[in-house]
Amino acid sequence: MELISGAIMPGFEKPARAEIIKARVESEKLGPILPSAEHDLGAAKRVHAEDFIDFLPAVWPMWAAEGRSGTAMPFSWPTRGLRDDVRPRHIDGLLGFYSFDAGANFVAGTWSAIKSSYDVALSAAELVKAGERAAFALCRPPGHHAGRAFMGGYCFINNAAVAAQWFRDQGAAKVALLDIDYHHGNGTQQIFYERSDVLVVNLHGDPMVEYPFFLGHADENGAGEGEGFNHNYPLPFGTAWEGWSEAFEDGCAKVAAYAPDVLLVSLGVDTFEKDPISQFKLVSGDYPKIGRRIAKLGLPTLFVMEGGYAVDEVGVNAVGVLTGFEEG
Ligand code: 6XA
Ligand code: ZN
Repeated sequence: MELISGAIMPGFEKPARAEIIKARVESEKLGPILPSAEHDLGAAKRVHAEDFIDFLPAVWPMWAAEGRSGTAMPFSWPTRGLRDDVRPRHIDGLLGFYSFDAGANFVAGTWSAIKSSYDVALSAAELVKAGERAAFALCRPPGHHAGRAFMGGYCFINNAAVAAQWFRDQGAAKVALLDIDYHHGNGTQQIFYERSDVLVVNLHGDPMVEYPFFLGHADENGAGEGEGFNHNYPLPFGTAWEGWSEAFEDGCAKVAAYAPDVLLVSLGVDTFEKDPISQFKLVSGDYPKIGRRIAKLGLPTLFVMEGGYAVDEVGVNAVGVLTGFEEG
């Protein structure tokens, strides 16, 4: 369940999304569908705070210990002027302490889903490291809103950030992360903001009017060592291919100029015209064009699934990027 427009409603980020995308990968005969291998949480703790990662599997047991069922959801946060240096003991306090919104909620199976999603990202990364031109990590839940020590927006572990760091730890000198989800990848930006070894490029709905609101403006270019290695393209409601592709072209040029060893794509297809929670106007025919342009970068590429909630078309659109890439 999620809190949306003043009501607690069934979440848009639901299991059917992954099933539909998988079915489309199969019907398009895109390549072998491989199971993920189990990984320990060491790679997660390279980009997230250890206490945050250790908290995630504890949420549901702590919630249940209060005699509760339903959906575990935060409702109180350490905002400006309050204490964020003292970690509460109660589950309601901890949920607020480790989140930026009420959008990363738990039911009994959530930790298991988070862990699987993480395993999928790392397993796919290993394929690219082993020499595959590309792999697609069909992650669910998504990850790009998860920061160093916070969850939010359906995201718990930042799968793309974990994979980017994993490539670095495996010897890649430079990694680029291109986030084309409709929403700004605030977690990804935060994680790498002061680093020059991971370039982060984000195209998204303008945070003046769109979630996640408090990050993603054009003047956020990185800090310290990371100055010049973060690029945001906030775009207005109603943006269709013409405007989107212009920003995308600029973002791709930034990636090419950086000359990374490997490219990660945070692949959200909530840029689609019929997405129920988004305001861009891409059409299904645009997604293969995106894939073809990414292919032209000529980089080993790991696609990591993020958002996209128009379930009738989520498979066609996500896989459209991949088939476009294969042609390109
Ligand atoms: C606010 C909307 C969450 C958007 C999640 C998403 N409840 N992020 O798709 O990319
Ligand atoms: Zn999104």
